[in-house]
Amino acid sequence: MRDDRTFYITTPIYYVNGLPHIGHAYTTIAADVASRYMRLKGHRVRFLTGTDEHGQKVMEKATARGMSPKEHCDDMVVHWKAMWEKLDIRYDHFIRTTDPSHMSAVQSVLTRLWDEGLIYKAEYTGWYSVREEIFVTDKDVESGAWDKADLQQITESNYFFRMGSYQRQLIDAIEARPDFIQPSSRRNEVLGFLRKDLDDLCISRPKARMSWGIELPFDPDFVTYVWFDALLNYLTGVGYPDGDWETWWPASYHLVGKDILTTHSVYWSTMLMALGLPLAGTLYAHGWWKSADGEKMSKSLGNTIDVGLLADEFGVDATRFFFLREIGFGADGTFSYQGFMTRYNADLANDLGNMVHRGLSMTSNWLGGVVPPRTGAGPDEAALDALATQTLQAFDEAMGGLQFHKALEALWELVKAGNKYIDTQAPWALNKAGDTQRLTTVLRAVLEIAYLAATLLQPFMPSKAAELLEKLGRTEDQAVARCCEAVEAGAVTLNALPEGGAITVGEALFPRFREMPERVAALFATEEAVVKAPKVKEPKKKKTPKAPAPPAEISYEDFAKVALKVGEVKAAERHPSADRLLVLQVDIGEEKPRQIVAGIAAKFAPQALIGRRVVVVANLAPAQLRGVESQGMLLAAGGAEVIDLVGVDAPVGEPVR
Ligand code: ME8
Repeated sequence: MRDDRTFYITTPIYYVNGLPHIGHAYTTIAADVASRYMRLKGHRVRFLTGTDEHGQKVMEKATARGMSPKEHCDDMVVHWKAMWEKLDIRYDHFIRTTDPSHMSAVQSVLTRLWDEGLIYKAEYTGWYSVREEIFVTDKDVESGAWDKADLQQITESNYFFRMGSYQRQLIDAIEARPDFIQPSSRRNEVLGFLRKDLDDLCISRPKARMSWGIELPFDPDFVTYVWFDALLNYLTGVGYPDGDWETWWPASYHLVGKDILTTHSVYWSTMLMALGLPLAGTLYAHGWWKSADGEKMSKSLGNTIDVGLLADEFGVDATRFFFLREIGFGADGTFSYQGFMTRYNADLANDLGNMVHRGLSMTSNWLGGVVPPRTGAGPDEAALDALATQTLQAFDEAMGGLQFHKALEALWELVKAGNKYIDTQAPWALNKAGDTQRLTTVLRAVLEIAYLAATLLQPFMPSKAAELLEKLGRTEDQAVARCCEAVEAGAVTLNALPEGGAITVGEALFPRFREMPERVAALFATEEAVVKAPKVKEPKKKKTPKAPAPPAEISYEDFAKVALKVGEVKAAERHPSADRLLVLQVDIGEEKPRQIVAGIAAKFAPQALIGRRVVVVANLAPAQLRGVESQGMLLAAGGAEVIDLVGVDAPVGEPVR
């Protein structure tokens, strides 16, 4: 049975319409590090990842490759698994949605919900491309991937899950548990989304148009639709409904990118409610890795970074370390090769590598290459002991909340203190002066810091940690036992190495990069070109002039100069550098949605605006608002503080007079 020492963590199951890139690697490395740490602490751990193989996108890709969908999936899965092996990902189970056990479990869920009247048949209306004979999601239309002129709205029968009937229950559940959706800003977005009426969820496609799915047990002419199939993997992957799934459910963490938070927090949670099962522990929505030009990296934009290349050139462990150290888990980050190399050289080659190398080589040169006794520890060593305990506590607390960068930051405080300690104690002077007692005490303390670092770094950098442990004459098992003990006690003293144990200096753990590795150099040059490209010049900051008070009277001609149009908000996100502003994509019936920057962030969560009808000033000259172009303006009520947006119930693109 599940208890508080059970830890079940999942990644999204990834689409096999492309190869893994750094975005996928990021989530998967995070889940791997979290699960390795929990294993280290002696918890019973289950780490699930896998592939999402049904649906339109995969079918299209297979067709383009002249393969059957299953052949294509079998081929792709080999690449995904190979990448996880390369990155030292130690999952417990890899689920594929084409696994027969998953497919039959999905069918049994469908049967149950159908029997209970929670699934019904109705007509569905959506965007359809006649030329390509496919349905296009609103998301694809919003992203500009499809031109509305090529699409038409069609209606067909489909099956629906009564998701809407769980709206109140879901809001209550989210409000009752602040830790359910993390980070908390994302929780507010979901609650904002739930202020609008929640629709039922279309879960099927007629086989005649899209056969690559799981057949509905109550209607063989239909297959189930991507999310309904995919989300259930979190249960079927631990043996639902006939296996020992109760050992694991509810999951401790579902890690997802912020792009799929709604599907997890709303679709998945309501599905669980319908099944009468507890919701997951925490849905953790992390941020996006963006390319140097600020775009989200994605398969469809083709701007991804080859994570295999990074691992080949800088090392697997340095790659794992970089992603979790560079940004907070939840924030967006911009990837650059320059940033990668700078981080590598500073943290790994300089701080950690240097401390380790100095400690080992001085011990080897002056103390016969064995761990010296800790005699004569004084106030400086007591201060290091105190810092080590503080580090351990901060590390453990941060890891418990998946704050990987904070955990590493805490550890680096200790590593930096170790380097500073070497500088101030100057063991070379102690050696020269023949002060063996101080010399042994000092070098022992340095080796102990290296040992603690290796112990805590095991989840992040398994191979490098093992290499360092070997240099210190310790095994991984010994380090694990030490870690368990220390975490349990909540304290650590720097005297865990057995006196007299042999150490070895060997090769540098992290050789310094003086220039970009050859295979990365060309990519780096392209990145530099992007970064150095002349930016659109922003006018010098001057105080925004106050808009003059409107005159008492204007002519009709003056009023007629303003083109007002009905628009619909298709996408909304926070401005990258101004808290007050939101960046909206608003469809006003033109070829592409308009990007409008609006000072309404204090009033509206971005998600809450999606689908809202608004009135847009369509012929306002474009302006840069804190570096983001705004191509129009929304009409809103209120003065400095917006009270509400002006909305109308009229078709998109209609003029407002
Ligand atoms: O959405 N930055 O699969 P997917 C950070 N099959 N993370 C990123 C990223 C980026 N630029 N790009 C991708 C699907 N990711 C569904 C999931 S789950 C039941 C079904 C990561 O292949 C991130 O975790 O499009 C994101 O949520 C996921 O890959 C999307 O993977």
